[in-house]
Amino acid sequence: MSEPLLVEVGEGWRKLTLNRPDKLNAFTVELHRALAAALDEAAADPSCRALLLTGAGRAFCAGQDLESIGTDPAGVRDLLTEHYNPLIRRIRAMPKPVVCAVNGVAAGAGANVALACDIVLAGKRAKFIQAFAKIALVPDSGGTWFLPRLVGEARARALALTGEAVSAEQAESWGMIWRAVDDAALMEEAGRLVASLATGPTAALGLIKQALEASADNTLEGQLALEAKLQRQASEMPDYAEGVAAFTQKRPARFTGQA
Ligand code: LHQ
Repeated sequence: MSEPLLVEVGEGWRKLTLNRPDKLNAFTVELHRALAAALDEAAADPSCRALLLTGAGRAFCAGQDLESIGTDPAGVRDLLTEHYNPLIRRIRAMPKPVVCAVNGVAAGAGANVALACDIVLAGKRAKFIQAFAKIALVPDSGGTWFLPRLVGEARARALALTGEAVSAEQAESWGMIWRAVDDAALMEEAGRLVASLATGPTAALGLIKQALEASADNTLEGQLALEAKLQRQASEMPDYAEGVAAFTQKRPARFTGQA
């Protein structure tokens, strides 16, 4: 049996490919375990400074593998607490950028895993489907948190309640994702982006993620205080001195990414 997750290590980055193409890369426990281990390794490895998540074949991910799950409510609950919720936390807490290249349909938890990533590119054939209501479930994996913040209440409610598909171009125009690109150009564009992020000031990028994460439930006063704290941290890191030196010397910065 082929590996449920492919890991490619590049110069400063890692590409994680969900690899169950016959089942549209639907999640099984094995795939969850492999992805959790790969994300933990990437988080701990200072030589990995950016991540790319994508899917093999014609889909990004069709969410939970409905053939392997059964309808026992305890099973549903355990999958969320043991696998999906930790996956979303891992992505959001990753101290380096996570790019998602949505290469085809992203349905159910597959859509919300994509939305949890920092920068989402999608091929024009991709669709985002909150498929949950179609099987009488509730959007999970952060869907009810991400969607209203990304696209507003009106669209979030309609998408969650109807399970209607959103095209990549519509998703871009709604601000649900960063960019819709031609299918043939998707992996090249995503590869360029992740390689560029991998030469960035990684520790500072991690602080940017922290600030944005906190803003969702912070007051302006709270956020100003947090920014001041994080900015102080950033300014004490060697990449800040390098960034300013590169600017004044009119040359590209050579960031180490270190804190
Ligand atoms: C699949 C799946 C799939 C297994 C396609 N499973 N085989 C969390 C915790 C606990 C419980 C439940 O859920 C969750 C989170 C969730 O993600 S719930 C939502 C689960 N996902 C869905 O409801 C989506 C189900 N899939 C679809 O609606 C369609 O497959 C989409 C719209 C994604 C794509 O449609 P098509 O392009 O027409 O492809 P297809 O339906 O023909 O699928 C191709 C194959 O993939 C097919 O297998 P087969 O052996 O017949 O060729 C499907 O059975 C299989 N597949 N999704 N989730």
